[in-house]
Amino acid sequence: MNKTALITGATSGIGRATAHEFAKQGINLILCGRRQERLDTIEKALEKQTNVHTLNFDVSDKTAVFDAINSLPETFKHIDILVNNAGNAHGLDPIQDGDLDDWDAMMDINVKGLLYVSKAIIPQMTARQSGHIINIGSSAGKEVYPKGNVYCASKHAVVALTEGMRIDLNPFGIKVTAINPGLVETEFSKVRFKGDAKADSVYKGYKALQPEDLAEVIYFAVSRPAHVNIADILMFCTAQATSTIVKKE
Ligand code: NDP
Ligand code: 8X3
Repeated sequence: MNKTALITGATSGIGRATAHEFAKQGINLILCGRRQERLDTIEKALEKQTNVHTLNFDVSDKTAVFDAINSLPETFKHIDILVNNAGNAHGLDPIQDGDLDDWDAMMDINVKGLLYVSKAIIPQMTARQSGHIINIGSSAGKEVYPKGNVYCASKHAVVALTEGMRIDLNPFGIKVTAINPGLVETEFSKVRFKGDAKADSVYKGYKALQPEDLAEVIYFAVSRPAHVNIADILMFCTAQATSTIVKKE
């Protein structure tokens, strides 16, 4: 029987590329996001390759998360792989100038949203004593950079939660993996800078990671033999050495 994966943040960037990679590999897909039009488009594109179901909910809305996952039809209820990918940076300001709404968004989506979705799915994995959770952290979860404060804190939390999950779910044979990329060319900077032209310059002058690069590594992690768990991957483009050192032309 083919496996079923639930991917949050499947309407864009890393999540969407992962959906394409998983579809190519015959994995059944539950694709999540808030933009219905995009969910429809990606469902249409992938339904020739695999079975696709879409769920529209905000990961930071506790009730919506549980309602959405409880609403899954019988054929999609058994989830083997959870990719906790939904998330973004909101703003890039020194701590003294930070916007409270940005802080709320990052903690509510990147941290609490990941927890809510996990809480809704983990019980079926512990009951079956199998499953794989992939958390998309960041190089920002490994080091803090100027003005990154709350975003970096949210991604440090993702790395800590990944370790916590791996420890607590170990008795159940559940794999838990953190994939931590550096700069990836997606809509991430458009969201961070709220549509400001600053976003256009972020990926200029060097070749950033592409979402497909991440998708390949995520598929690598989920396709290892039963006894192998990829615990934690830090992944940069060649031009990037640390969060702040990027070799530009
Ligand atoms: P994108 O902005 O391209 O994609 C973000 C995805 O998250 C979208 O599908 C969006 O869907 C979804 N999302 C955002 N907020 C919510 C919410 N409240 N509820 C449900 N879904 C939400 O960015 P990336 O693909 O780059 O980001 C994916 C992950 O990768 C994030 O966790 C990010 O922090 C991480 N990351 C990104 C890096 C980069 O440089 N791009 C580097 C390191 C980590 P919708 O708007 O339809 O809800
Ligand atoms: C996204 C990469 O460097 O903007 O997590 O924090 S960075």
